[in-house]
Amino acid sequence: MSPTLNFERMHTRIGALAAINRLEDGACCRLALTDADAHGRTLAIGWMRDAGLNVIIDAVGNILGIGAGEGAPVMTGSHIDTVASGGELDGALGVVAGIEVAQTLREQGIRTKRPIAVAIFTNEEGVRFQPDMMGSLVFAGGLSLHEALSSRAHDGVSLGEELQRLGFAGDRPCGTPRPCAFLELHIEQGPILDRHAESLGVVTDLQGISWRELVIDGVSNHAGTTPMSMRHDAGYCAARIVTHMRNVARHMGGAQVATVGSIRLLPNLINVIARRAIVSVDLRNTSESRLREAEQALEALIAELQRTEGVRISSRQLARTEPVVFDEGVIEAISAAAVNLGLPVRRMTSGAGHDAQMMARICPTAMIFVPSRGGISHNPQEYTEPRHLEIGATVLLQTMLRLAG
Ligand code: HGY
Ligand code: MN
Ligand code: MN
Repeated sequence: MSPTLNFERMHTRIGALAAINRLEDGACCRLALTDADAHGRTLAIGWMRDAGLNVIIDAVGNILGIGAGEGAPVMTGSHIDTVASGGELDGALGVVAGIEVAQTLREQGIRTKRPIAVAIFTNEEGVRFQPDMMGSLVFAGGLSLHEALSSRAHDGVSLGEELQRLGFAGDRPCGTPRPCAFLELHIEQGPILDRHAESLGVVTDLQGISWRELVIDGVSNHAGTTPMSMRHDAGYCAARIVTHMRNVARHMGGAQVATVGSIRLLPNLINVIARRAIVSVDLRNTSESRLREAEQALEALIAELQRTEGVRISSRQLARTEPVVFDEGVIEAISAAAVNLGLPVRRMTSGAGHDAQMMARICPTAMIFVPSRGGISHNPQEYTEPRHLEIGATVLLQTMLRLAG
């Protein structure tokens, strides 16, 4: 008899995380290593213990719940930090469902050959501290612990200081236990499954990501007296970057996307020409060569603006990952679990970054997607029907059983 998950417990736990520091517009706001994130971490550790998992915390604050058994575990998990305008499910679904799988197997007396493990990775969103997917990148050996701990938020505090303050600076080295396979259940955060009225996706690959922060320094001046020919207007240059990178992405077509999500102007006053603009640029593509093309277009624009507008522009790379192809064996296990449940499953690419893309560096990895209504995410309107969450968790359970034996 196949084990059955306690869906009510799963939905209740997702709701408990979502209730932490909920904003007026319904958004979840648990920025990495804030008190709200720490509250979520404490809740999840309690659930891991209820599931009989042995909980360890590593030096970058990754939380690992490890089940009984010998050898490399089959690991699942995700993140519980959110963006500032987050929904209930981004990250939380994969963590809560992973714990639910472990707890159900324990309660129903099912011992797998290989241990099951559930991970909560530190700072997946990369909003306060960059790069994003930080905890899993350190776990996979792609970023040194020192660099991660020294990453500074806009208010100057370092990630290491926040881990100490909140009591999540673990004593375990990062990267253990090394899993034999990694699976992540996540909402699609895009429109494809929803548009095709399908309930399941298996993620075959994930696009490359390039994050830059540009600091544009011009000259503050009077908005009324300064002739247009004499301006070094940082605000205008920021606007050119927004419109030009959008046109570049449109012109390139295919998978290319470009986003300027954050612009800060100084002194940010109605009658003063901005002397400084701080601009974020997020470029993504499934093709590494095309992503490089988009990066070169940005470089060319920077050079042109410095020449024509007499401004100085410095640029800092905040994150850079190449496209990732997931493991066919794990993809096959997910597809077989879906077919076994009589469910069609769509092979698809992930537009969003995920911890799985880092875990793919160290073990066979793939992802399960469930639909996002209207493709909405990073937004309090983020929603997935409970039955889709349940289907996703059931496919996770069945795939874990296949992989763990
Ligand atoms: O940016 C991303 O794709 C992820 O949500 N951190
Ligand atoms: Mn996520
Ligand atoms: Mn996210």
